[in-house]
This record gives sequence, C-alpha cells and structure tokens, in this order.
Amino acid sequence: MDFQKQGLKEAIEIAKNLVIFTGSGVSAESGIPTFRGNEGYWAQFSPQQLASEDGYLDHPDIVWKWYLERRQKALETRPNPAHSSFADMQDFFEKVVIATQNIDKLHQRAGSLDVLELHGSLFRSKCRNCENVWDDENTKFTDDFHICPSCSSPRSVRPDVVWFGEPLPYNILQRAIKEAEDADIFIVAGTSAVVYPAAQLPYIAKQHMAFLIEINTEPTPITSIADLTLRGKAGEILPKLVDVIRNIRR
Ligand code: BJW
Repeated sequence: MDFQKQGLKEAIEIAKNLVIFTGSGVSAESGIPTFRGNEGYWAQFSPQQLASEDGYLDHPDIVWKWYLERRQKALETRPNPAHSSFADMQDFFEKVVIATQNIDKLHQRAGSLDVLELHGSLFRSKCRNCENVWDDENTKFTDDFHICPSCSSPRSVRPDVVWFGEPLPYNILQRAIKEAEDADIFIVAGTSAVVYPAAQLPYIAKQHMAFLIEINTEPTPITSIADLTLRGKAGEILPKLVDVIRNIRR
C-alpha cells in the first residue's frame, strides 16, 4: 500500500478540512449491494424501472418493495470498518464532512456527525402532492400506505430519494460544493463516480488544490486525477489510513 507516496505526509500534517465523498462500495462490506458491476443492482434490475419517477408511476408497488427490502437490509446490517474509520478521522482534523451518495445511514450510525445525503434517505418518505417530507422507518405494505398522512392524497407517497432526471436537494448540493472547494484533503471512496452532479465534487476539490485520495477496488474516471490511489477494499484500507494519520497528527 503506497502510504509513502510523495505529498501524503505533508498533506496530512497541514490539513484542516477533510472532505469524504462516498458511494455504495463503502457499504458493500456491510452486505449492501452496489449498483454497477456483476453483483450490482443494475445487473438484475432496470434503473429506469426502479430509480426513476416514470418507473415509480408505472409500478409503485414494485418500486416500494425494492426500497422496503433495502431499508430492512440496512437496518439489519452494521457499519463496517470503512464507516468507522471515517468517524475516527474526526479526532484528527478541525472539520470532517462526508458527502455521501448512499441512502443507508451507515455513516451516521458509525458516528460521523456531518453527513450530507446527496441522494436522499431510505428512512424518509415524501408526498408528491404536498411535498411533505417525514422520517419513516415503519412503512409496511398495507392498503393505505400510498396515502399521504398530511394531505391524504392517494398514491402520492414515495421514498425521499433522488431518482434519475431529478435535481439533488439544492442546499445539500451547494454545501457539498462549498466544502469541496475548501477541502485540504478530499477522499473519494467506493464510487464509480459516473453519476452527476455528485461526481463533479472530486474535480471541484482538485481544481481548488485539495490532495485527492481515491480508494476503490477498481479504476474509475477519478483515478487519473488522484494524487494517491489506494487499490482494494475500503474496509481493509481505511483502518490503515487512520493509523497513518494518527502517527502523523499525534
Ligand atoms: C468498492 C468496494 C469495496 C465495490 N471497497 N470500493 C450523460 C452525462 C452526464 C450526466 C447524465 C447523462 N445522462 C443523464 C445524466 C444525468 C444523470 C447521470 O449522471 N447519469 C449517468 C449515469 C450517465 N444524473 C441524474 O439524473 C441526476 N439528476 C440530474 O442530473 O438532475 C438534473 C436536473 C436539474 C434540475 C431539474 C431537474 C433535473 C440524479 C442522479 C440520481 C442517482 N440516483 C441513484 C439512486 C438513488 C436512490 C437509491 O439508492 O435507490 O443513486 S442511481 C445510483 O447511482 C445511486 C447511487 O448513489 C449512484 C452512484 O452509484 P455508486 O454509489 O457510485 O455505485 P456504483 O455501483 O456505480 O459503484 C460502486 C463502486 O464501488 C465501484 O467503483 C466499485 O469498484 C467500488 N467497490 N466494492 C471499495 N469493498
């Protein structure tokens, strides 16, 4: 593992702001599937059917079933060493922000305090009619589960997640962009970095002179601009990176 790479020690010595950009690969070792690749959701299901408003309008029950299964899985699993390592990094830098594309809340459960959910949450629902949003861990398949508890509109309740063709939550995206601009070190972990606008964040950080670290089992478009690439499983690499940081910052 190339922790001796030029620039890493200096970057860790002087960094105040650490920003971490994560995708589904970070939760893979908790047993949650990724999207792309042979084992990913999109090898089995159509993104247009499950992760678009048109798909939801055509088959709300199929879409809800997928999300409720994922919610159950997320509740049953636990954060893995990748999530815990990111939480541990809060001990060493003035500011640590996580901008995640994941909707599983595993960063929060591991103890990370400042988590920007770019693509929404498995644990919130919203009404397409009145736009009411509420915490929701308990939706069950019943006759009336599509009815909004606020405006009573029928067939209007959906998961509060960002599907293809939908804008990301404005304030969250703007804050993530600002944090990327201010980052001294920017870590990209477990994402194919092909879904925009989230995938612009590493480029913004790089343009603003952050030291860019990529952690992934496979090459991605970010690999060519990364200052340091750590190839392998996030849950195995990140505890070692925490040790390196601890030795430099103690
Ligand atoms: C490990 C590992 C281990 C595995 N350790 N690593 C053409 C060009 C550019 C853009 C577009 C375009 N055509 C259309 C667009 C726009 C579109 C887009 O980007 N599409 C591209 C795919 C082409 N984007 C959108 O539509 C976005 N909205 C938008 O643009 O709005 C515009 C607008 C403005 C104003 C008004 C109206 C509209 C929205 C995108 C929403 C994405 N939604 C999803 C579902 C979210 C809810 C849910 O979870 O169900 O988000 S799709 C899915 O992809 C999910 C993920 O968050 C996202 C990213 O995936 P991720 O996490 O990177 O997973 P994978 O599987 O791709 O990668 C896993 C990685 O982990 C791999 O690299 C592995 O190697 C690695 N790995 N194990 C380390 N143990």
